[in-house]
Amino acid sequence: MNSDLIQDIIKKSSVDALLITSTSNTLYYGGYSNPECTILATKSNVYYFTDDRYTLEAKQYIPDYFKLVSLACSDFKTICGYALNDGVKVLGTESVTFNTHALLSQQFEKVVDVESIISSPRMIKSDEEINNIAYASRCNDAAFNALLPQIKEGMTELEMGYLLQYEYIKAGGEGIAFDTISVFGEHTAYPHGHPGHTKLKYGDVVTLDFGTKYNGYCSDITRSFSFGTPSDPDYVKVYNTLLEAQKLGVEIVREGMLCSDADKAVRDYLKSKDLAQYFTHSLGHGVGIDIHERPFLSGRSKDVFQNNQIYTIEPGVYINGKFGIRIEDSLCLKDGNPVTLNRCNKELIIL
Ligand SMILES: [Mn+2]
Repeated sequence: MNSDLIQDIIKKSSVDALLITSTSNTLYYGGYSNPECTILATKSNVYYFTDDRYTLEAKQYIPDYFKLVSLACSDFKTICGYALNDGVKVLGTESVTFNTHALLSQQFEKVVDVESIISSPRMIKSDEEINNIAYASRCNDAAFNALLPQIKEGMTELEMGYLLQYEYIKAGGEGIAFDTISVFGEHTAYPHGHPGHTKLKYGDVVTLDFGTKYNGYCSDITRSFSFGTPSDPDYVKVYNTLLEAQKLGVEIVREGMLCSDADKAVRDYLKSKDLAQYFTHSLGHGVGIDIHERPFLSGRSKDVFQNNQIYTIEPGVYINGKFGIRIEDSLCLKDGNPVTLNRCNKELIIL
């Protein structure tokens, strides 16, 4: 991370220093994170505080101009001392706890929450960040393809979910981006259902929402399919309609377009097919160090599509007591056009 960006953020926030405390932003600005680290960036120094369990590892990754200090990162009193030494009067923070805010307020003239300014550069990805997410997405594709022939009657939701996770790690992934959603039958009507010990039977429909990480970056994909001829006669028709909606969402995005307009276009299409009432969440979200980050593709979002953003397109239909279907790809907006990062089949699969 270059020092100019950090100094730009200090200027833009009209503060003397930034206290970066979240694991996501310490990773973004420091190139390394753990649950016990804090970055303090003043106009003259950038300090990276972490304790001795992590200092050797931190040294490998943080930029050379960062000053590594071995310290329990909850020791905000000592951290304040470094800031005061550098002449800091106005401190910019990310959303800190009420107690930390009270402690900081005693030390500085002013403490300002500048979380949105600190996080906003993350919305536009560098080539390296895009490559990380594209790689993780390829691991997801490989995992889905490797899973399909292993699916057997009687395996449980949890077994299928963990098998998928094992497959994306074998393909090169580095951990889970979020808890895998692996649901069967009527349980698919819960958009974010928790997998359990329910066994797969012929005629069950399945939804798998999963993603691995690579170099700290998340990925996200959802596939829905049927194990044998779907027991509900409406499934095939609804699947193919939803697939059309998803493809519309993929193709419609252009640079400069409001994210809310993409959400509306897909919702309007589903409305014309009498399915909009079953599409109960937003069209998608940005993906990066966090699994859900800007831009947000919802009706309320003010975000605008820009080149080098990574986002999902994931319309769903959830009919309580019957079934649910979600089809999700991750995409990158490149030179004004959407590029799909997922290549595995999204046409209807009946195993
Ligand atoms: Mn998603």
